[in-house]
Parts: sequence; C-alpha cells; structure tokens
Amino acid sequence: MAFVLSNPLLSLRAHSIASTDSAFCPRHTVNPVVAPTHKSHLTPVRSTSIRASATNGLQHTQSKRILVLGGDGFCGWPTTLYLSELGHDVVVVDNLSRRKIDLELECDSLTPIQSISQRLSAWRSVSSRHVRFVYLDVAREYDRLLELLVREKPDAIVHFAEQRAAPYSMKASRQKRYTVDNNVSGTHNLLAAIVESGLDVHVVHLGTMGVYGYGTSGGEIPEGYINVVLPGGRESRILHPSYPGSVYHATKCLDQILFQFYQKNDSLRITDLHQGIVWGTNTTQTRKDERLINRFDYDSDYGTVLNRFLMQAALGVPLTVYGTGGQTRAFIHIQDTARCISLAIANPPEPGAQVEIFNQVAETHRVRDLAKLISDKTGCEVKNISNPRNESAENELDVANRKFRSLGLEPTTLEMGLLDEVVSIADKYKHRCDKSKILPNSFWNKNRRRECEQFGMSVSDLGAYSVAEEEAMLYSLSKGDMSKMEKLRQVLQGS
Ligand code: NAD
Ligand code: USQ
Repeated sequence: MAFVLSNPLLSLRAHSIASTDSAFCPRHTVNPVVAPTHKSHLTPVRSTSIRASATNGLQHTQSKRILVLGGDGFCGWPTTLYLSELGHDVVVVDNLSRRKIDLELECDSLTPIQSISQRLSAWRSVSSRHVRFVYLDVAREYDRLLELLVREKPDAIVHFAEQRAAPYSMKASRQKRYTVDNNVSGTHNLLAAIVESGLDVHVVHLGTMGVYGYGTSGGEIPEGYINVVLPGGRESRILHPSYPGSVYHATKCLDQILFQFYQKNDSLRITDLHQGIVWGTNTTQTRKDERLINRFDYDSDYGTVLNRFLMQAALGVPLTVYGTGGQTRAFIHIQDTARCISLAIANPPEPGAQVEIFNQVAETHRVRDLAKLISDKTGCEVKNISNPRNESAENELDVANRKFRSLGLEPTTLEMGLLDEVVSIADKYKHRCDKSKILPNSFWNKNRRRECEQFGMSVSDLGAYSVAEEEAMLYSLSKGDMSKMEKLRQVLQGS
C-alpha cells in the first residue's frame, strides 16, 4: 500500500512511500544552476523509493554510490554497514585519526574493535558485499580528495569526518586548534572539491543539536530555520542563532555558514543533520559477527553521558553526574542514526533548494533523570560532582523532529530499551576499562578546573580494582605483550 505524505506535520507509520523516478537524480557532470525556490522548510517528503519492512528496516530500491567520510568511527561504521546492506555501493574514507587519539589519550574503546581491513573482510564474509577503504585526510589532502570525487563520481557523500568530542576540544590550545583546523578545513575542502569536480553530489553532514545552544530561543527548537522580526518590523526566516558551548560545537556552527554560502553560490545540495547524543553500540549489522563490533567510548573525553552511565553501572562505580544534573539533552540510538542517514540520502534537496536541516533526535532527558533511571535499574550509586564544563546548570529542551517522523522513522526510545544490551556489553568487556580514565580530565576554563580539583572526586572514590580485574585489563590493553604489560602496571601503580 502506498501513501503520499502531503502533511509533513503528521507522524506517519508508513508502509511505503510513493515513488517517482525523479527521486534518484541521475549522475550529472555539471552543476545545474537553478533559481532558489521558496519552499517551506517543512516540506520533507519528496518522491522517494523507500519501503518499510516488517523488521522495521527501511529498504531502498535503487542503489547509489556513497562515500562515507569518517566511516571507521562510532557512527560511521554502523552506518556504512547499514548502507551496504541496503545495496548501496559504499566507499569508506578515513584517516584513522580517532584511533590515533586513543593512543594519545592512552585509552581504548571498551569493546575490542578490529582494524579497518579486518572489519571490511569480516563484512565481506558475512554479507558477500564489498566495501572499499581509502586512507585519506579530508582536511589536509585536498588534491587526493578531488581525484577521489572525479574517479568515483558519488551520488552522495556522508560527512562524519570531524573531531567530535567537546571535552577534547577544550583540553588545551593544541586540541582547540586541531579541532578547528580539522573540522572547518575538512568541511570546506569537501565543498570546494565538489564545486571543482563539477559533479552534482548530495552532501549529508552530521551536525549537532549543540549549534542551537539547548533551549536559548525559548519554546520548541525548530529544524534549522526560525522566523524572526527584524528591527523595523521586517519579517525574515534565518538560520536559528548559533550558541555553541565548546570549541567543537563552534566548528559545527561554522560548518553551517559554509553550507549556507555554498548552497547560495554554487547550488550545492546539502542536508545538515542536527543530531543529539548517540547511545548504544551495536546494530543489527554489527551484531552479525564479533569482528564487526562497534566502538564504545567510556572515557571522560569521548564517552557520552548515557553510555558512560551504563558502563559505570556495569562496573559498579558511582554514576558521575556533573553539577546538579539539570542539563537536558536530546538522544538517539545508534541504529536510528543509520536509518536517519539512509532516509536523508533518499530525500535530497532539489537543486537550488536551501540547505535541508533535520533534527536527528528521538527524545530528550535530563541528566539526573537518566542517572536515576539507571540507578533504579541496577542499584548503583549516583554522585553529583563539580562540573568541568561551563554550561547552564538547568535547562529545558523542546525539539522538533517532525521531518524524520514524517518520513516514517519510528525511533527507539529508552523504555523500548536496548539499555540491557548496552549494560551486558559493558559487563562483558569491563575488564578492558581503565578506571583512571573515567573522571573529568578536560576543563572549560581555569575556574572550572580549580573547582573540580578542590571538590571533585578522586579515582580512589571509584573503588579499587580487584587483582584479577587489573590483570585482565593490563593483558587486554597491552594485547598480550609482556613488556608492555609491565610498563602499564608501573604507570598504573604510579597513578
Ligand atoms: P568518531 O570520532 O567516532 O568518528 C569520526 C571519524 O572521522 C573517525 O573514524 C576519524 O578517524 C575520522 N576523521 C576525523 N577527521 C578526519 C579527517 N580529517 N579525514 C578523514 N577522516 C577523519 O565520531 P562519531 O561519534 O562517529 O561522530 C561522527 C560525526 O557525527 C561527527 O561529525 C560528530 O560531530 C557527529 N555527531 C556525533 C554524535 C555522537 O553522540 N557520537 C552526536 C551528534 C553528532
Ligand atoms: N555529563 C555528565 N556526566 C558525565 C558526562 C556528561 O553529567 O559523566 C553531562 C555533560 O555535562 C553534558 C551532558 O551530560 O551536560 C552531555 O554530555 P555528553 O558528553 O554526553 O555530550 P556532548 O559533550 O554534548 O557531545 C556529544 C557528542 C557530540 C555531539 C553532541 C550532541 O560527543 O559529538 O555533537 O553529543 S548534543 O549534545 O546534542 O549537542
């Protein structure tokens, strides 16, 4: 049965969405310059060719060539597998910088992730599908990026390739500068290369809810654009004002401006997905084989709040609520990240249309409520500790997400829960956790640092490791290398 979604405000359970051939734009070698249209930003449903199957998997009927920039990362890897399983021809582009940052921070994913070549060969053996890998730095290798575009002529490029941790971006000047250089140059190189290639490529970028500043405009946060009355009474529709809370979030605001410019000047087709905090680790695709397991960050720089709490519960250490825990944030499960991206790819903006912006969120929660939920479930203690961040102690957050819902997304929520699965993964791999990485280690400014150092928690508050736990962790971190293991033991004893 087919529906034509005429009212985007409706949240539909679509069995299928009517399709026409124009949904899948043929590959162009020149950029068609089309006068901008003035369509409502709430007109998300174009002709598409998506079917919702009984398994809640969204199935495309036409395959596209897709480059996934940052396809080795936490969101990029499961999205790559999802798109590949749907029949798209996927090429992962990554400089493995996230793995290098693990070395810098002397930390590792809680889950034992495999090298990219092992991942891809495991995927080939379980799915018979071939995903290619290109080792390339998007921010620094412009010529190779351009060559890649010209060679592959992708229909769509999913852009995950940025330094994405707010705490890491606030650590010190080096990390601040790296985050700006990497993220802004990477995004700009991509846009400039598309223009120079003359290709008509749909860019799907992973932005963040943090560009809006979590409820600063009062009322519901719209999807990207806001109607305003300017001085003198003139009405206008503008990008929602940016209000970043970290250097990382500031780079996503700068990305937005670049998108707006390149759409206006070169008619590039761009979708910016303002995503909330992603939780969970595995997806239907990564569960198919242990070698496909997704990364799970638990450290204070890269670990995000809900996954950290679930890991802390599995470990039996107190949940680290920063400040009052009155911060309200938006959340989405990792499987829905992949689904949303696939929906965005299937629904590119028309040539000449303004940048399409979706809020990629399922639900909002207050941090202290999450801690209570997990504490009630597991019996673990909750500790309010000094906040290393400079952020509002309490905020309301009401976010519109009608566009993805109108495209048929039925998001996973906490109640429906994959919470148990995450706790069991954390439990399975807790021997790989280095507890010294749990407490905050990056501070927004001198005052925050001083306060945390004076009133914060210390590693000893997290409880001592058992000898067996410590040995297992040392073994796993040193990958069985005895001399490395001894070195690590000395470091740990020193700390
Ligand atoms: P991640 O760090 O796990 O993955 C990013 C990937 O990009 C890594 O594999 C890294 O090696 C690669 N990369 C970084 N810079 C690169 C460069 N210059 N050239 C090539 N590759 C490069 O991060 P993630 O959690 O998967 O996030 C992916 C994107 O989604 C980010 O842009 C992030 O801002 C956004 N996002 C993430 C979340 C979340 O909760 N994880 C929420 C909202 C938005
Ligand atoms: N927090 C705690 N205790 C912790 C960790 C975090 O109370 O142990 C609090 C933080 O103070 C913050 C909130 O939880 O108020 C969220 O922190 P987070 O680390 O989970 O998320 P954040 O820094 O906002 O960044 C993450 C991703 C980033 C993405 C963003 C989406 O790392 O890439 O852009 O979520 S959003 O938050 O919607 O802007």
